[in-house]
Amino acid sequence: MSVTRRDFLADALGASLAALLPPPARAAAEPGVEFLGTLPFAEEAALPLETVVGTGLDGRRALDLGGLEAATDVTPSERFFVRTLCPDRLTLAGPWTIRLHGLVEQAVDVPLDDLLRAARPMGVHLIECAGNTPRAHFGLISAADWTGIPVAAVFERARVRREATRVRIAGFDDHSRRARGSVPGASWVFGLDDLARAGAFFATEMNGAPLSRDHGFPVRLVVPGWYGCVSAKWANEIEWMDDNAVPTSQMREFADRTEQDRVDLAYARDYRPATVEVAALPVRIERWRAAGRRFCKVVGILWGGDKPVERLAIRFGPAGQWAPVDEFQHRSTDSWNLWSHRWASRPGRHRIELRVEDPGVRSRRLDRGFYARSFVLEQP
Ligand SMILES: Nc1nc2c(c(=O)[nH]1)N[C@H]1C(S)=C(S)[C@@H](COP(=O)(O)O)O[C@H]1N2
Ligand SMILES: [Mo]
Repeated sequence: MSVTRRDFLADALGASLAALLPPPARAAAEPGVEFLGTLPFAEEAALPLETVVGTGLDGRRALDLGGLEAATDVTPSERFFVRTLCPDRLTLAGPWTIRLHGLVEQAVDVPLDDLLRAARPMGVHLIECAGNTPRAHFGLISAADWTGIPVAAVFERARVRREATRVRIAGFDDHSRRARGSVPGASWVFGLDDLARAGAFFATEMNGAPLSRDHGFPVRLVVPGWYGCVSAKWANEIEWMDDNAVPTSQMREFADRTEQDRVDLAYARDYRPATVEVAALPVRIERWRAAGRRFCKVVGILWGGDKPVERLAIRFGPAGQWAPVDEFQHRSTDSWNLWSHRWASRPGRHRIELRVEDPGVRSRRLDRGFYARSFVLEQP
């Protein structure tokens, strides 16, 4: 008995069922089809997954994406990736305030408590670290269901001068130990229009509970669709600026990782929005057998971009043929979308590449091979 495409469609669509069952049990439900296990990705061993590594500004915890079963998955808060642990010098004694200053009539410290009544559900949004590489098994990405205060509800607490066009939003970043890899001082200068367009908010809750310390308690910025580096945790400062604002040290540090055209841009206004272009990544290689024949099923995610794409293609190695991904639908640009593709196994080392074939859609990271992953198949 051969496995039809319909079985695989049913399999992909049976996501809610699949989420409840470990893969072997799921496979047993389909007569004649046997799940053999998963294959590791090659050449990626570095950062252990789902454990905190390093301290302070260098502290990281990467998510294991290999178990993703449904596109609707939000990441449980205790597994949501961490980039920078809660600074040891952060004190939560006394009410948290956000300082509004710069090009305003009068600087004010607004207590977070006064803003909380404007907090509301913000929906599911994914955050990806701009430094999400194979060293971390691409695990510096996660999706959560957020509650937060729209930026406008905070901005209206200041009497902003007419020449203000930009705003610098910063978070607490005082660690007693010097970091090896990163520059302290999380702050980013945004165009006011850009923040409004992105639907930015000050998050106070994640998945229905207050933020954890490491995710920015009591309040952090979230800019949907932008790389995580712009989203200051432990947010405590908003400064209004004009068009002569210069980039922060963090903007300079992240210029190349946020796909700026140059790293020596003189003004904040020269930065293009640090948005995540559409990207796709294999997250697991499944091995199956049906009617005595083995095959692979590659499962992956697609995220980013500002409108749904229609055509995702895959190939195995530079000499391979591009083929449309079997099961793919771009349902959400706010979170990740699961896709899967069946492939007749061939022994050897295989490099999986993906591309989006919609005209006019930018996917520069994807196209550079940033998200390519390899695996080795010993037997057919
Ligand atoms: N105060 C502060 N905020 C910060 C950072 C930081 O180092 N300090 N890192 C940023 C980066 S680079 C990323 S990717 C996100 C990660 O958020 P998370 O740790 O909640 O996943 O936080 C951002 N906010
Ligand atoms: Mo990041």
